[in-house]
Amino acid sequence: MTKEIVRRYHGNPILTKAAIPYPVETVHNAAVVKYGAEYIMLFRSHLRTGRSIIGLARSLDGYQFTADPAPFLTPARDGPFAEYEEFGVEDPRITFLGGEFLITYSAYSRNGVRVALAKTKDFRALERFSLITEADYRNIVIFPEKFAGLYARLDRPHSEIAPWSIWISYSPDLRFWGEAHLIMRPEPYHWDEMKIGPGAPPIRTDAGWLCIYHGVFQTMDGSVYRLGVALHDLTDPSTVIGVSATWILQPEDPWEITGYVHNVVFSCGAVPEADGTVKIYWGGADTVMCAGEANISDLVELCLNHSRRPR
Ligand code: BMA
Repeated sequence: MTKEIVRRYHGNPILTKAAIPYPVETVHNAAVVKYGAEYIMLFRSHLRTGRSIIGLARSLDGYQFTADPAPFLTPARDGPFAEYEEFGVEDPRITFLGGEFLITYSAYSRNGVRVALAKTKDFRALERFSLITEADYRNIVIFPEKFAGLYARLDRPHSEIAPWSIWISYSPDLRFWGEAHLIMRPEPYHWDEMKIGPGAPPIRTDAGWLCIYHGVFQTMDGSVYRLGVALHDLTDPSTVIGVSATWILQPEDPWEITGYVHNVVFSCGAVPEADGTVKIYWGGADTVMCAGEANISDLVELCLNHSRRPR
């Protein structure tokens, strides 16, 4: 038997629509961070309109979450964000940097999908800061440190003529981004050949930045979403040191195989712990939230010693 890289929590799924005190049809693709004594989860939920909102749940152990009575982030009704959030807000990621939590999320509208950045210090007051891409971008993760005075992010622009790949760009102020370039491609005839995108925000390790990403493979029965890991250079995150040739997680539990969109595990958050493990959170079949644990050293080892071509 091969060793389990990600050990699923025995109580999966950890959060479902049945536990949400307002009407939603799904609970998935959540960001999770530690804030004081609590784990805070920002999760995406479909409404019965087919559009999405973002809710908040809290936990003391990282596995048993209780949702707040009301949603955390719903589409803006006025101001500059309203036009771009009309069709919903999706797939948040959270990075703690400079004393505040930076929340990126997909904003959908008749103008396409772009990524918005909001800030909070306490998960109560929320400031919508800036829409930081044009249309056809998703999956932005911001590094929790600056590089030569600049913020850095990974993102995933959509392209009609190239497989969807991971790019990096930089900003002096979180508002204006530039110096963009492609740093990691899908690998042909491989589990992630159709498209890849950033998953959880990067985690600092001694060997480099550990990045959990999603990869998609197209089959006769639709697309399969799995999770992989890549390691980026600590001082130059545009250098990908290694990418695990094998996935670390694929849909296997019934609620990952069947749901709103079948055969999906999709991560927007992971929490590194002091004991060298990392709690990884993923949406199962775009319907429920699941969690598991891995040893950070195992993930790093996959990137260093069992790597596919980064690009
Ligand atoms: C992607 C996004 C994700 C979703 C995944 C599987 O394109 O829409 O939010 O989890 O597809 O449906």
